[in-house]
Amino acid sequence: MHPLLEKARLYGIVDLGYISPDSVSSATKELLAGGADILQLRAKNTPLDLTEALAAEIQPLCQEAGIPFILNDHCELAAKLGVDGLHIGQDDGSLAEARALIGPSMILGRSTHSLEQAKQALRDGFDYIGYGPLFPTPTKLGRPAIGLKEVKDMQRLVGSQLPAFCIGGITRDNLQSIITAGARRAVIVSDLLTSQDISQATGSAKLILNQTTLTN
Ligand code: TZP
Ligand code: MG
Repeated sequence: MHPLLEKARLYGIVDLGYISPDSVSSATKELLAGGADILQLRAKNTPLDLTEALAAEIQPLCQEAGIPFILNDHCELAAKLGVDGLHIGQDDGSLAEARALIGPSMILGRSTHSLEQAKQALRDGFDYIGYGPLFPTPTKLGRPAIGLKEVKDMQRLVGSQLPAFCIGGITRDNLQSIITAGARRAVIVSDLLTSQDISQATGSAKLILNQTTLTN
């Protein structure tokens, strides 16, 4: 397992669907203060120069906190900025294509939407996966929920080999139910970003995840 990800349980995303560009720094600081173990910038439908400026704002904040900073989608920009990691979806090309641009050592994550895709990402050699959406989510409209049925198998077959973060519609309220279903790590986006106190919400989610062990 990638050493920077081994103990990571809570993956936070600064998603411009919820956060305006001028709140990116404060939201980042709050997610970090609350205990997010990994942080991603997800900037859909955003001009590349603005994405670059925002990534450059987040990068030193994560560095200072000792937390890996992952950029969504933009291989070339990830390489240019020297961020800690890149996250790509099923339609964003192969591992080899991404590696050709970002080099051998940058963290490389993949979205997966089924147990089969999760196993494939493991075989391909990705450093971590997202697995979901478990529940319907406004953050990724049009992507059907896959439910909890295969979470246990996914964790046993894939999550024991590489960090597997369940994602999609996860909230502080249903977090315990996904843990009971077998999840050990999670990405939470809208529930944290739309809360009154992002830092406190992040801390609460982290506490719930911390009650589990990563080895079963
Ligand atoms: N990929 C699968 S579900 C999802 C992404 C980016 C959205 C997760 O956001 P939320 O708000 O936690 O459901
Ligand atoms: Mg993508």
